Amino acid sequence: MEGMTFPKPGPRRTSAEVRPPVFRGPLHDARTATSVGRWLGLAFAVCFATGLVSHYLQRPPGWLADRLPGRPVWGYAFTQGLHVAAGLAAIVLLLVKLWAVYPRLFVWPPVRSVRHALERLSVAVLVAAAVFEVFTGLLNIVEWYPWPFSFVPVHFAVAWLATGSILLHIGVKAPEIKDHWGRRSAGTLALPAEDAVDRRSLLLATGGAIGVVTLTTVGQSFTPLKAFDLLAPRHPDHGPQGLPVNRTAEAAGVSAGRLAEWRLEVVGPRPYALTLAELRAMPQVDVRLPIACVEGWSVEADWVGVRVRALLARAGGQPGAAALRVTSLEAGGAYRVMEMGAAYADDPLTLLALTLNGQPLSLDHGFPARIIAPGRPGVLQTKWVHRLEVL
Ligand SMILES: Nc1nc2c(c(=O)[nH]1)N[C@H]1C(S)=C(S)[C@@H](COP(=O)(O)O)O[C@H]1N2
Ligand SMILES: [Mo]
Repeated sequence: MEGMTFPKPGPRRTSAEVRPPVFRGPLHDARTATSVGRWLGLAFAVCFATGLVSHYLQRPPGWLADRLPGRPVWGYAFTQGLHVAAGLAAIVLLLVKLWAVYPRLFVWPPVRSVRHALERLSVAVLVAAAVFEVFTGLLNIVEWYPWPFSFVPVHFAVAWLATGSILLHIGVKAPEIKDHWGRRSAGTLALPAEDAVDRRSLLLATGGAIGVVTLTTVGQSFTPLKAFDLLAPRHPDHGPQGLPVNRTAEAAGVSAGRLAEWRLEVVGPRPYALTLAELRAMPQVDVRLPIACVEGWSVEADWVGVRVRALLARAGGQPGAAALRVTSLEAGGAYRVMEMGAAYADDPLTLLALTLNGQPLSLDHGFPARIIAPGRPGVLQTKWVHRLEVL
């Protein structure tokens, strides 16, 4: 704590003379807060926007369900990779920003007016919400949930709180931000020159740290950089058939016994059922599509299977107008049942896939049949499918 002096307790001091610490360290100032804060604001804005995309792709309101785009096919892989990369960068930026401003925790007197009290309260909410978001996000990408609430709705709700308090903070601090935004404004504020050198070093170190964090993690969603993927929880090559697995067949309660009697049921105006051999005898289509997990890893793969729209049409589904409900053989769990809007169900790239990268699906990748559709979050790429229902 260089530059910070606490009053020394002496024999003649009384409690009335106790004063808060005095901070004289460099860089704990509005200029540093602004320099780091604008990048932090950008990182949070990217997280919020990409988080909204992810949320509404997973739970579209009725009017949106049939309008979501399946192109570009890597769209979700991109927005979700960006969400995680921006969130990891935000951790670095948040730590530097909190370091830059922490002396303000000790301002004296702690409250000067009602306005001042409200301002401090809003900063407390902002810090709590921002720390909560990066912390829960980080633990989610490693699939560790040491809390009693469910991650998705709480992470989503607190994102609104964080965004609202960031906007309020920018509004309250607008005059200071304006004073410190440009290169030139330093002159008018007559900051000491050596301070500028230190600040540049701090910002370079921050940028370097973000570069290292990004380079060693982004390969989990951006395969060309997979050679540098040293720290991410996922690696594109680690998993059966060259694809990671999130939930294994064992974890999902799908066993050889359950599969013995497997038939694909297709429910609609003209319901029918197919054995695996009958499915394999239908026209097969070859597509190359990514699995893009909501936890931020994505890998492209080759899939072969039957077009979902062909299966629905045979059950009497209206071409182009039939939405779909898919049920998995999985015993329970949030992803056992999935719904798909008519546009996705009708997409020529949406398959009930039977093979992955040239081999029959392994049990962990959804044998005997799974959904693969363009531009959708991984949680909706249902494995171990056993029923399709025309809606
Ligand atoms: N039935 C079922 N399907 C599922 C899941 C699941 O838990 N149950 N997990 C989903 C998730 S979160 C992802 S990212 C993809 C991963 O597919 P993979 O394990 O074949 O890579 O499967 C999806 N399909
Ligand atoms: Mo996932």
